[in-house]
Amino acid sequence: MNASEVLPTQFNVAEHFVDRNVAEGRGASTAFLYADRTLTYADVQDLVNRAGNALLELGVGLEDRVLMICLDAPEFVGTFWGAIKIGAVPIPVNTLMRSADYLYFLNDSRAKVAVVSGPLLAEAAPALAEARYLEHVLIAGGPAGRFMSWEDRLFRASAQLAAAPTSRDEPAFWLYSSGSTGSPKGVVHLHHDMYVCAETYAKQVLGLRATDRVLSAAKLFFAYGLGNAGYFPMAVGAQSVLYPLRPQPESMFEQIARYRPTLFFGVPTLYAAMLAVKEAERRFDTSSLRLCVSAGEALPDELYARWRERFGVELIDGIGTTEILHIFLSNRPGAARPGSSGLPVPGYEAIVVDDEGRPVPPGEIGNLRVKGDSIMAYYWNKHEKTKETLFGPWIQTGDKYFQDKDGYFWFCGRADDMLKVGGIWVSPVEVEATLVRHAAVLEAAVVGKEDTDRLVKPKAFVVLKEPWKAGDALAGELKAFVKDKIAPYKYPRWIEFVGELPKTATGKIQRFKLRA
Ligand code: 3UK
Repeated sequence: MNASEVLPTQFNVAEHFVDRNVAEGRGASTAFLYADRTLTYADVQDLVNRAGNALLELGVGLEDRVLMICLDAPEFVGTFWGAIKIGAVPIPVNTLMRSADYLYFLNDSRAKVAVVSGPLLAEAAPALAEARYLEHVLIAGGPAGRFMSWEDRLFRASAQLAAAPTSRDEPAFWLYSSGSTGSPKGVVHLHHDMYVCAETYAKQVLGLRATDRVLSAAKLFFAYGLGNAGYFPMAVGAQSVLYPLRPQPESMFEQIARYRPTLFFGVPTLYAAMLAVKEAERRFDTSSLRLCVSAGEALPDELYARWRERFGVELIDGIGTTEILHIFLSNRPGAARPGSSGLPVPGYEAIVVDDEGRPVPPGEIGNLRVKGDSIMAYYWNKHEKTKETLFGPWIQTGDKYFQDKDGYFWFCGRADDMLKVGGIWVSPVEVEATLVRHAAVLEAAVVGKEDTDRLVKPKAFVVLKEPWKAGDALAGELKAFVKDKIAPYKYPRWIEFVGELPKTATGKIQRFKLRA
């Protein structure tokens, strides 16, 4: 699909996903269910218009960035679409990050305004105080302290707002993506990108329609969750359940039983944890589900089979990336090839190429390249990384794949050392650098190791300054140390003390030897 053939040159994507629902007569239909509240499509439009006006009053203009440290709550929906509607550029970021990460996002993006959910203020506060270009901070859903209250500003703002006359091809929002080395990259997405994902994957693979109700364990700040629970339902006037807390296996079953969604989105690690809940099929009513989706890391065929057997609903695996915005290879409901990533989503093309970019024959492993019109425009201020990633209309995802005789794509690992843990990126380099900050550690190397569900988790090989101190107590201390210093989900689940690390002649750690 090519957006330039279906969308006018002047196109503001907030009009498409927000205002169109009201214009087409769905103003009174439920859009979001949040705690004990429901927001209709008219309520969403009101919220978005007020948020857009509140940002305008703070001096946010065309192309200005707005950093969002927001839970899955009304402030996310209002700020994201309100910013886009005035032609500004919202940047939702991972709410599991630490203050140093937030400071980087604020300075790298030069955000003028930050919107922060109350419960996240304590962690964000030092970054908000230090950020070089930040002018205003709005706190939503909690005491604002020395900052402004998001609700107060919205209450006073007008509910009338005309969309800025943006181009379909100008930046609409960014998402940050981390790499194995270097700082996170701002992935710049254009106004037409969300439209493309909704018209292709959401409508043609999921068959999403107005009678659906979605629940996503993946949060809105992930590209995955942003589609699932954000713009996919808004594309068709469906309903979305927003859950602001951490997705735990039991609480997810409770949400499913309480809200009765027709579609559920999760990552393999969560499905494995939900399958470990005893008697879940008897204790919780999951009969509302017509389809479940897995993405973020490969879904082992075993999990696919067990989920269908226990809950009587299909779980389809698909691969997406932040750079492509959503899923571009996917299994089809009723025609899955378990263990594979499926076939290209309508509107996308995929090929497997060697290191020179030449297509390889079926069965041979190579680099995955994808073409489709939701691919990012570029990485913000990372020109070299952009050139290594984009090849004309194609993008190289950094994944190793082969295609079988029938055209199905099979994931064979990453081309770099990056790990996907519970669907979220973990850079071994960052974990290693954190471990060596501990006084007892001389050197460390981190690799992925499969757990009993065949899902990858970080494992650290550690060389101690005083090797005789090795033991369970120190291993526990090192895990706690990492959890305390960087985003907690990155901590090594296993620690093995070794006398030395395998290295090349130039001193580079040979992670492949440790993986073996
Ligand atoms: C890996 C998978 C095997 C793969 C995402 C759905 O995960 C998403 O985006 P990220 O930028 O990570 C992208 C990378 O994750 N991966 C994702 N899904 C699968 N590997 N099988 C899968 N099914 O390495 C890929 O390059 O965090 C997922 C929708 C939108 C997304 N952005």
